[in-house]
Amino acid sequence: MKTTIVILAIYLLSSVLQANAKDGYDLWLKYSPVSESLQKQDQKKITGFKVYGESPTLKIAGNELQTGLSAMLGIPVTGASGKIKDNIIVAGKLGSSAELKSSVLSDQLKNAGEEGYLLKAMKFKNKEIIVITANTDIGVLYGTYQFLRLVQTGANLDNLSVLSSPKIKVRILNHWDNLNGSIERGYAGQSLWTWNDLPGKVDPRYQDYARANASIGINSTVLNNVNANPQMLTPEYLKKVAVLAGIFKPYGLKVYLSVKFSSPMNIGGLETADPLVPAVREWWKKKVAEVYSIIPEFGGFLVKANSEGQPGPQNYNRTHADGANMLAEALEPFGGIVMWRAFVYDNNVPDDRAKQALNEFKPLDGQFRKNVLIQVKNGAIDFQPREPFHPLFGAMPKTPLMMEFQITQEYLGQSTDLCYLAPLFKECLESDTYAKGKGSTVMKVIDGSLENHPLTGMSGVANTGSDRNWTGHLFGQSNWYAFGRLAWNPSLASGEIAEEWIRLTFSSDPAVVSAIKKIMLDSRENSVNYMTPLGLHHIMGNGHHFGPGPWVSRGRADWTAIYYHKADSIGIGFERSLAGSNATGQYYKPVADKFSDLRTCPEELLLWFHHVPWSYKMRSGKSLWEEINLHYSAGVEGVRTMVSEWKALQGKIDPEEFDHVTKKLEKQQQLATWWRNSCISYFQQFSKLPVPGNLEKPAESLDYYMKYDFRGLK
Ligand code: BDP
Repeated sequence: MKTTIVILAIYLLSSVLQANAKDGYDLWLKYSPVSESLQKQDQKKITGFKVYGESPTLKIAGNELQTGLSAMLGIPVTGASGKIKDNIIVAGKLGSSAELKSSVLSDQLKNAGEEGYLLKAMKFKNKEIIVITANTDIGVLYGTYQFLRLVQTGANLDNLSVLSSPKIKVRILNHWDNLNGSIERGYAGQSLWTWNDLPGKVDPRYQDYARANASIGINSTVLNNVNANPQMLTPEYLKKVAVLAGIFKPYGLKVYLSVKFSSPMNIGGLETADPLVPAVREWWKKKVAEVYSIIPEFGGFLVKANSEGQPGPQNYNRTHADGANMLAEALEPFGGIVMWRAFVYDNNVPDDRAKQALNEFKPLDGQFRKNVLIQVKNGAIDFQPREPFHPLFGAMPKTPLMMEFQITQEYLGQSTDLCYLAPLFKECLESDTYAKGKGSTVMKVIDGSLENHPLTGMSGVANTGSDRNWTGHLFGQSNWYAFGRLAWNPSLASGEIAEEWIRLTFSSDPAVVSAIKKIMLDSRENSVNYMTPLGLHHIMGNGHHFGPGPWVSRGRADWTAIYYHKADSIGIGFERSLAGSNATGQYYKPVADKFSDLRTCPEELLLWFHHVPWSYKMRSGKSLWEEINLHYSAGVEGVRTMVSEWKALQGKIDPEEFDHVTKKLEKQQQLATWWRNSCISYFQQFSKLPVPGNLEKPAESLDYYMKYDFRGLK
């Protein structure tokens, strides 16, 4: 009796604390009480739980079941002891208890691999139980999070039967975090890793970070910036990394590091980093052995080489394969991998930057060692609001290619804008490369199924930082969430993920769910419209990449805006057909033909592939100039709608969260308007045409927009 009271008191206190904690820290793991009717229903189904087996990972699973179920169901749900009872949850590895031995379970789990799980409502000795089982402890933990998600989102637990395993092996965040605490393209405060305090002082947040990732199936993380500091590989830093790796381990989260190619010179005292020089190879072998002696659970290296001034094998007239293979050879005995980035561009400005990665990498197909993944950004330029899929996907059949998405919104309004990225990710994943005929989607390239590659990966440049709510904008959390869910299963739909996230984050009130879902699903297209409609790209502010900058013309040509939009008195756009750079020729037929022919090129990518006259008649019958105007206006209008749809939710959302998002959205509206006014007034100099019809006209001069003080919008 006494213990029940104590447990109840603790539970009530913790649920009160939880209910008050609306600062975003809890992410999608709030475990808010479900509706009363659901509570009544689920309380009958879930009276306790049993976790079989002992390990730090299973302990976490038990704790999550206890706190999660108690908070959501409004009754203390505790570990059951003694004989099996009706309506309990049984969690553990396959075969770890009598309940978990049935052949039905083992049959189903056969194809679940090392990380998959099975959730199943079944009868055991005439008792109704729900089983969470897997081939490994981490599988049990992933299953536990999925089960809790089902409870939180109000799923019917009768006849529960869910078998799930990840489609992608390495599901990895890339932190562009510097050792001094700053984050390249980070908009949510400082780095989560307080290097100066480590290894002695450990921030409890490290564990919460690992937990958040595990809850959505992310199993790997690169801790430091691709523009890597060689100090990272010194024993001093490796010892710090080891502490993080130890904390992450029970959550199934492996640690990787970005390395600078010239490290043997920077910290090893060698005179060269030439990958074919034996002393250099030896240095890497010793370094890798040292890394594993300090961090036994280490995953491998991420490398940015010969790109944006970073050193690489080409400095020694060697190829990317020479460089990657040297590292792969050193990592291979330990089971480590190399993720070698294809985001390369020369110091000499090429005729078309979009073509460079394929030109450099395709000839190397088949030359990489088995533990090398080539990491390719979703598009060939750089995380633009909309890009066609990267032509490298499908072009290197003998090499496993992994995806690099950007979760941090470098080009998408940073932490000012609400822009739900799942539609962007999906657009790329579902693009058909036609590499092996129809149906050769990017998704099949990266999940390995097109060419039977066992090693697969999807990375996302992280949007996390020291801000209390992790991602700056509360809705930034949905992008971290969506990335994790899609890396586990790229077939999930954007709307499905959005809905799940809304229910976990805000509430399951149907009015709230449908309104926020609409806002989220509209948001990316709105951003494309007010930033870079119809295939425009790379016309953002110089350096910081925030706000419009179609006028940017100074500096390295392929860092300017005019290099990309090429606006002149005749028209606008980058001619990439045979008549221009012939970047379209890098795609397989019929994609190449579709893109290169003005009449068949999708209008949403028109100016990516073609220089089009202002008067060109679009499919709507309107001129290109009119359509550009309509799109910019639609973008601004779309944001206005988002603002009013959000404001209508007042009273239905926690006030703190409501105010936070409202303020952000109001800034976004100003930012969108600034984008439209700037781009329209800038392009108007070339088109010499008026803003059509009764569309809103830029109120100020181009000069005003060029000098606009946007700091308040950040
Ligand atoms: C660009 C970023 C730059 C990164 C680079 C990269 O502006 O900060 O270092 O990509 O991916 O998007 O290496």
